Amino acid sequence: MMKQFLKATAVSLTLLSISACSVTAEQLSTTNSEPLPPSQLLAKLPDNYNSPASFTLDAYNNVLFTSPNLHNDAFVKQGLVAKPATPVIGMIDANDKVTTWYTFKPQDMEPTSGTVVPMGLAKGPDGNIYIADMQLWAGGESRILRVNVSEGKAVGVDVVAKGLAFPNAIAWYGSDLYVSDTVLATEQGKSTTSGVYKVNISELSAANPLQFSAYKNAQTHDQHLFDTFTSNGSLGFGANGLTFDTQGNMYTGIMEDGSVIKTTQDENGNKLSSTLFAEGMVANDGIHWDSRTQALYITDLFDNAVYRIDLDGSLALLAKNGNTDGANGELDAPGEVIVRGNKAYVNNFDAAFGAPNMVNTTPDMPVTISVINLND
Ligand SMILES: [Ca+2]
Ligand SMILES: [Ca+2]
Ligand SMILES: [Ca+2]
Repeated sequence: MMKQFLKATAVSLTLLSISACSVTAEQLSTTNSEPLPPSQLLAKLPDNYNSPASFTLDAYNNVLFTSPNLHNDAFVKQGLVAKPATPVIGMIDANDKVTTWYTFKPQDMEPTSGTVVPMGLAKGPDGNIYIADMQLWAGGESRILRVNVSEGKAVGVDVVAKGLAFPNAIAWYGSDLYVSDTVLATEQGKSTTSGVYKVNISELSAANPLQFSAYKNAQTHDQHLFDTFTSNGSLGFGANGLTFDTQGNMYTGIMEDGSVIKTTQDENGNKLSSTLFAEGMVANDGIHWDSRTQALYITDLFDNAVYRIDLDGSLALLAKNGNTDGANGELDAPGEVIVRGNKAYVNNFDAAFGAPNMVNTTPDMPVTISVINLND
């Protein structure tokens, strides 16, 4: 799968000239309807970062972000970097200064693949940082990692669960961890089944990691599977972004449908309903709730756009670009957006799948984080 990802990246290069025309048309139509202030450049990241993927806020209101460095091979091949970069977690402090918070160590690597692929991360009620280690493309067994935190510093990594297929986003509500699994089953062009697992913190142990059993079908699956989704099968990517509002409603982005599903549960944590909440994106990625503005913030990875979604499910476009390298703060295949104060920070994942409806055509330097000032 890692090979496929890279091959898709290479294929996208050959599509560059074709896509460039459609991108320009799209840009114009956006500009014509309502001019938006452009997103700004927060940081060009150093060479040990490529493909920044996911955000969370730590206990000190720092923004942490994963960088699985999925563009290692592409960047080495293009001569942009001398050697592959070890996956890292970066930190954006209160003054918007970016530093490296944690560099994964040899003992953190999954034993079969020899690597770690940190995607979604979220702060648990214990103050530790939980991470989805998405091994599907690397050939190992996917895991949930706990980065143990002491006085704001990462002091070690433990494996607390294993066996998911494509763990993507992590979100906490109360003492329960929820993790989206993007592909439980898929038949290209027909349908994709994806889901969200729910695990109590008491089940997450370094001494005895929770072992998820593989999804077989609607009847045979792990008991922790909390919700499942069926989507259109166009990409093979279903449940992706995941967040909770203040009331405890869960929002799951369904990537290939360009939609968000709202799931409610009763006071005992039993699922009540799961309904379409928002739609109209091309292929959305990460979601975060912001309690100050009482809204969700979401990226459209394929359409190179960032939206606010209000509680009535309506989308408000915050930023959108054509095919860019991100050098001036433009969006460059944004993976997630998170709000802190009156700023929305955007991770430019810079993935290119070579799909005709994906604006970004190539991962390129610089590797960037953008910021959007919220005028509210
Ligand atoms: Ca994601
Ligand atoms: Ca770039
Ligand atoms: Ca790019």
